[in-house]
Amino acid sequence: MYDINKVRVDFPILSREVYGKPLVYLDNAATTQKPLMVLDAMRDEYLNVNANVHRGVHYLSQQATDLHEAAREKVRAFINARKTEEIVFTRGTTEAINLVASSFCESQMQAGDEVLVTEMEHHSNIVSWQLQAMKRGIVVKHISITDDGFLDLSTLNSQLSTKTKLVSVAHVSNVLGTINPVEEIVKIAHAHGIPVLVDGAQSAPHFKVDVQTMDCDFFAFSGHKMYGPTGIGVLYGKEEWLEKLPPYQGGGEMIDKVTWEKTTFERLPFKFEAGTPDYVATHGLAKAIEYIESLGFDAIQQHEQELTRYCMEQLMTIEGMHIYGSGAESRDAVVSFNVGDIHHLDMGTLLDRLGIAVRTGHHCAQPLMDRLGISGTVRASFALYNTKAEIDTLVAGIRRVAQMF
Ligand code: 7TS
Repeated sequence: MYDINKVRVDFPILSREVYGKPLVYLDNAATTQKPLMVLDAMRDEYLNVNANVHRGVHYLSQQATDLHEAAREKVRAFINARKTEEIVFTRGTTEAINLVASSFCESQMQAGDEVLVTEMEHHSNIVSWQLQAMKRGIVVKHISITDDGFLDLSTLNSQLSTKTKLVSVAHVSNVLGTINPVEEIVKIAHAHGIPVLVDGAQSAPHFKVDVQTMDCDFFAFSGHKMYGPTGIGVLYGKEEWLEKLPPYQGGGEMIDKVTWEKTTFERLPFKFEAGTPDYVATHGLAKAIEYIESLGFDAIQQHEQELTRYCMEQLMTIEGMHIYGSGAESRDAVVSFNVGDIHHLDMGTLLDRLGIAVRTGHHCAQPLMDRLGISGTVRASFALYNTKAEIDTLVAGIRRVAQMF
């Protein structure tokens, strides 16, 4: 295990106060705080290296390019992709999913073809496909969930038909914390010859992802949810799929030769990276990965699971507490709840006054809220720097708010 007090020093924001109270930051599924190591590296790059990548012969440009491409290699190793050609930098998970939705539907799908998602998706893995449904007449179907927050895979085989062209599922639900059995889903889908996209926004920060073991065809995640900067994310795609897909956007960097008659495109992954990339953010992301590796996923996961288990145990001692989803053993660092008929927004607002940052509302998962028959929840989500003492503060805060109603 790591020394949590030492770790917290790496994140200066954690020692600030809000409303004169020590900050208790439990909104990590929305975004995580950044360690000094990431901030220092980015500041240093802007101060000492800054130049556009891939186009200059000059020293700074080459140095910036080296940092940018070293980050790609870092990401490749982080998720165990076979090649750096399979690592496309995007602005985040949302852009990664939109890239696949746009390019895959354009080249691989016709009106009437189906994409299968799940009832627990974030809007980014629903609306991206609905936009394609509007444009190209594809059909968006979903796998239902059980009352305890698991995917109901009993009907998966019968939901896959010759019309199904892609399955796209969250690795971990941002509301329920359910860890979905993506390897099993991939096996079933592949048996039907159907590729699978895994939305890893809520898994990549918490446990070791191995895209080769998972055998998914696409994997998307965001840097800002794993201690890296905002505005940078990753689309992993198997080389054979990325080769088949047309570019998502046109512009500089992504071309081989442009004439009025015909334009040819760059090799992978540059074909999908039009325009100046956020090369400082890629360097920051590499440093965030280094930070995670310095603590190790085994220790991080153990710590976060202990927090999740402890939080659920403590919350259940509160009268009227309703926690959504499964038990602590099959969920990851996210606990969504409501207390009696106290509105989630009231609970969140009053907790905020006590210095406790949680998210409230539908969490960009309105179809899931409809399935649960609620308008929203209060959500506490954990990161490697949270403590049991912070959970005690949360629980005391909820008790205090509950007494006011
Ligand atoms: N997929 C999942 C499962 C997510 O949780 C999120 C963001 C996204 C995709 C989109 O990621 P982005 O980085 O492109 O925005 N989830 C949340 C959340 O739960 N609260 O705020 C953002």
